[in-house]
Amino acid sequence: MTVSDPVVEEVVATISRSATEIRQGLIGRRGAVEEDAANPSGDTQLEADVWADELLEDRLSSIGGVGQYASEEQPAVVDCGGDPETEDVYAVAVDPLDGSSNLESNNAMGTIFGVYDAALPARGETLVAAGYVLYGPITTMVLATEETVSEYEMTGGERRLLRRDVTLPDDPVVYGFGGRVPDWPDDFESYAREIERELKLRYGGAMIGDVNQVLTYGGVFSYPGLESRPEGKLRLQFEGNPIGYVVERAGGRSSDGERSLLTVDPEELHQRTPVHVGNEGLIERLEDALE
Ligand code: AHM
Repeated sequence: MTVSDPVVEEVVATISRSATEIRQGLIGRRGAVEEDAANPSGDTQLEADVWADELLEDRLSSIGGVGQYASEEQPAVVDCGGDPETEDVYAVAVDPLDGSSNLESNNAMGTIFGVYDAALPARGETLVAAGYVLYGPITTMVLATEETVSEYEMTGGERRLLRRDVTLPDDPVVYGFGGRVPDWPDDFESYAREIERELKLRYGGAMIGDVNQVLTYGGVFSYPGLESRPEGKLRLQFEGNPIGYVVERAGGRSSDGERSLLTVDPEELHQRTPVHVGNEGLIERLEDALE
């Protein structure tokens, strides 16, 4: 199944073709770039992070119709020859390797992407497509467009449709909450205590893996604002918005604790945000609990 907008289709096809290669290229790139190397958000930067970013920048920025490229691994937006505000071009934002600290323990990771019809940083509402690649036992892609949400299996660089019109199951089963419990604000902890009596814990340390379980079984994923870091850990442009878009298109809800992530006005490219996504009823209860 292809996407009707040719530029978005080209972006998605390029990421699909790159996914198998990225997975293969992780071998031998598990170490840090150099001692104390950090990305613009202050996280340790691994060889694999930098390599996957360069590969995606090179390929995505050369697509006609892509005016901007931005990545969690680079401080500023890369101008690819067009301004999405005034010209008929899109901006593509990626987290080349989400959850790359899982490389050391060889656990799941992902690549996240968002195609914005606005200059970055932009509101999530301006996304026209978003999705992620999950490097699990098999490599899959979940893609949300204005039309539908689909899940694909990656085989030899091509994507093969597994499920179309993906929606969150009505009866939630799993939850995953990031951050250390003593660092959770009291109101979030009270909510978490209720949820852990109702649902089954699934937390793997890579948002993509954890959100994919929510999409598969129903439930809630949160990386809340912490006592030590009220702004949360995850980044709005590269993680919160694309995942919020996927989950909302699949019939669920996203929130920063007060409102849909997609309605947050960004102030800077690497802005962090609390991220909560999942079944509507669970996110409504969370917003009530955080009031
Ligand atoms: P990264 O993009 O630097 O890998 O960080 C993002 C990841 C998310 O995938 C995950 O939800 C979170 O960090 C895990 O954090 P923690 O190690 O605090 O559980």
